[in-house]
Amino acid sequence: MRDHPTFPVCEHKDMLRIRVLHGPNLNLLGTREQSIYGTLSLDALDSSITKLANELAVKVDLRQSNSESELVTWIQEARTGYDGIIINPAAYTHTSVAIRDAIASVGLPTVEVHLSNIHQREEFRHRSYIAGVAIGQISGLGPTGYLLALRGLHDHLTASRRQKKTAAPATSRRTVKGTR
Ligand code: CA2
Repeated sequence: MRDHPTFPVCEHKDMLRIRVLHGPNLNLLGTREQSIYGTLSLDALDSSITKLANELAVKVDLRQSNSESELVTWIQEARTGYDGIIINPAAYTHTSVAIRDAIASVGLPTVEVHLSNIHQREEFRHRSYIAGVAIGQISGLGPTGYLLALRGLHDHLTASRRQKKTAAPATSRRTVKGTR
């Protein structure tokens, strides 16, 4: 079983935390079907995601599973302790109402990533059950897609944090009586 590394080592309480999930068979990256999925191994892909995360001061937790139920559990668990999710649901993209429901129920901004361009491939890959509950989908850009997803999600989360901070907190609103 692969470890689930969490980076960077030095953490700050305000750091953004993003869970990165790789679906079934992505553990085989770089070993087969290189003309479709490229030559990079999953470990090398995770290292490049971690490197960018460190530059952006984002804490990432990277996991791969061949099991739909494990992916659902990890999405549910992300509700506490994470600000967003990046997921390549692999074949479950095209079949899994369970993963879609899990993403919808946690309500965390989620970006869907595919190494290949699913819209240029077989008809059955054109439909994504995930796209409707994701803030965006990146497909066809290979490993770069994960890095773009990380930058995009980082910008999205930073902007919504800033918005929350500038919105007047309800407790600071005062009603002044008898001044009219
Ligand atoms: O393009 C993608 O990233 C996919 O999510 C990959 C899935 C496929 O079912 C989706 O339609 C599109 C397949 C992942 C399998 O990965 C392998 C990697 C190397 C060797 C064999 C399989």
